[in-house]
Amino acid sequence: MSGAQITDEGWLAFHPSPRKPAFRLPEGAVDAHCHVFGPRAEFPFAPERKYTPCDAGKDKLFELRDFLGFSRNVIVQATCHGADNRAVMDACRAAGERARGIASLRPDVSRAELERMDAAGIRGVRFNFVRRLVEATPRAHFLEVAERIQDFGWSIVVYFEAADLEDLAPFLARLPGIVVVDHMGRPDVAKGAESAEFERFIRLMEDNPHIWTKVTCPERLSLQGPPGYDDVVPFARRLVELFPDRVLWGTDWPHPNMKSHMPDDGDLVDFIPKIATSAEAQRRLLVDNPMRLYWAR
Ligand code: 0GY
Repeated sequence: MSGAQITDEGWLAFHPSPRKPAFRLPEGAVDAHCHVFGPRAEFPFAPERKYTPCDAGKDKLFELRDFLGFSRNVIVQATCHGADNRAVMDACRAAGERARGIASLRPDVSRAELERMDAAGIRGVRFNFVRRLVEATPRAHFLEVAERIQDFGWSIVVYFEAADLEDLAPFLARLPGIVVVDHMGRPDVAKGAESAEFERFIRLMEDNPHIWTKVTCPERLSLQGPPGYDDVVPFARRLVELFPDRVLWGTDWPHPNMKSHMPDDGDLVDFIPKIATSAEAQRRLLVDNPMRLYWAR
C-alpha cells in the first residue's frame, strides 16, 4: 500500500490478477454478493467503522465482473461505509441495468431518500448482527426499517454467525418480504454439514419459505483452505439441492477482513460446479433466482 492509503495493519488487498476460471458461467450470471470500498477520496469511510480497508472502487469491480464472465452485480453496502450508501448508489448508477444495490439504513431515513435510492437501483437493505462489524442495533429499529421498505418491494439481507441463530430465528421468521441470509448463516465447518448446528439452519429454511440464503464465502468458512475449499462443499451443496429456488451466489469481492489468505476469485468461480452440479441448478443459482429477486423491475 502507498503511504497515502492507510489501511488496518495486516489488511489483505484483493487479488491483483486472479486466474481465468475453468467453469464457464451461464449467460446472464449474477455475482449477487460483492462490495465497493470507496475510493475514499470520493466516498470517505464512516467514522464508526470497525475496519479500514484498501480502496476497491466500482471500476475494479466491473473489471473483475467482465474478466470472470458475470453479467451483473448485486453490490452490498459494506460496514466500513456505515449508513452512507453513496458509494454503492454511485456504482449502481454507473452500471445501469447491470447492477443492483443493498443499502444500510437508519430508521429515520426519509421517504425522499428511499425514493432516490430506489431510482439508483437499490433493491434491499442489510441487517447486520455480527458484533465484530457493527454496534448492536435495537431490533425495533430493524422492524421499523423493514416496514418502511415494503412500499418499494425491497428484500432484506441478514448477516449473523451460526451461534446466534437460535436467538434470532423467531425474529427472522416475522420479518416481512424476502429475507436472504449471508454465507449460509456462517456454519462452523469443523462440526460438519450434518451437525445439530447446521440442521438448525436447514430447519429455519424449511419452516420459512420467505427465507433464502447465499451459498457464499467458502474462503471465510473453510479450515482446509484454497484452492478447493472442499470442506465447505457439503454445506453449500445440501442447500442448493434442498432449496434450488432460494439460493444465490457471489464472490464477496473485495473480501473484507480476510486474514488467513486472499482468495483467487477464479478459484471461487470454480467452486460453483461442485455445489450446483447440473446445468439446471447452476442456471437457477446464478441467473433465475437473482433475476427474480433483484431485477423484477
Ligand atoms: C462480507 C463479510 C464481512 C464483512 C462485511 O460489510 C462488511 O463489512 O460484510 C466479514 O467481515 O465477515 O460479507 O463481506
